[in-house]
Amino acid sequence: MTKLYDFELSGSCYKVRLLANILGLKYEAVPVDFVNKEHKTAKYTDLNPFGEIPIFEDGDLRLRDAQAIMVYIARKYDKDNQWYPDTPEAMGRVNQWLSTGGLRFTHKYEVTRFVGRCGTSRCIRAGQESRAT
Ligand SMILES: N[C@@H](CCC(=O)N[C@@H](CS)C(=O)NCC(=O)O)C(=O)O
Repeated sequence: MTKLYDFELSGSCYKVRLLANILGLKYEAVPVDFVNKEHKTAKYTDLNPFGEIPIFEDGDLRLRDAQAIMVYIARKYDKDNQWYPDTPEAMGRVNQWLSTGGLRFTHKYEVTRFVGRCGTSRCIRAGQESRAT
């Protein structure tokens, strides 16, 4: 069984969904009630001690980082090996953008998505709640 523990407005979950969908990977999306901090409950910290999503399961494998999940999906499910080619040069270039996306952009895009999809006050409330933990 392939599962993605997912929150629609999460940029980290979005990029995993995007690659999975491009590659035609079928998975069960498990919605996480992020706004009410379901990802901080024992059910989820047992799956990811960092209390973050996305979490991805494929059979016995569990991964808890969007970049790692995308590398895995690309290597396992991209039959043409276009998304994570195995030359040193390509791997270096892909990894630098995975790191850039993971470290620099994720949270800024998340705020933009929250504001656009939920409105400013809900975005600010969610931000304040996440800082309070
Ligand atoms: N290193 C992780 C970070 C993922 C991450 O920051 N996820 C956010 C949602 S987009 C989260 O779960 N944050 C926990 C929180 O704010 O309580 C990754 O890239 O997958």
